[in-house]
Amino acid sequence: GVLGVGGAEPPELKGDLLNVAKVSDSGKKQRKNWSGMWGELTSDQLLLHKERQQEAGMKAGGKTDVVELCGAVIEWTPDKSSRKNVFQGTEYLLQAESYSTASKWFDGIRKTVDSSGKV
Ligand code: I3S
Repeated sequence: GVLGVGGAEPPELKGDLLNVAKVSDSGKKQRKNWSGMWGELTSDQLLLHKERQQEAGMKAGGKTDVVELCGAVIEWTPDKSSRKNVFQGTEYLLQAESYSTASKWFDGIRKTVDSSGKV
């Protein structure tokens, strides 16, 4: 195949429960409301599944939020919450109890953002 042309493929991650709070919707500030969602990182999107089975593409009644990562920004934002390991994209705050899980997702998302900026 032609996989790998243009450099290393970004990592694809799934299988971790992330705490997620949508803080902005189309530029409109939202009231912070944390909920657990199953993350799945594809080559250009962050999928946030309400139900774990949705990672396998199964219909499970829950919803999936699709976050386009092309042109996104992501940064650690310790001041945005009393929780530890919090980082923020354009619309969502994300958090995991374990630093290794949080940093794995932060690094994966940042690599995806970086690579999707190159056409
Ligand atoms: O930034 P804030 O306002 O301290 O965030 C807290 C609130 O969103 C709170 O909900 P209420 O607005 O209904 O009180 C949440 O329950 C808290 O979890 C938020 O603080 P943390 O530090 O957990 O992000």
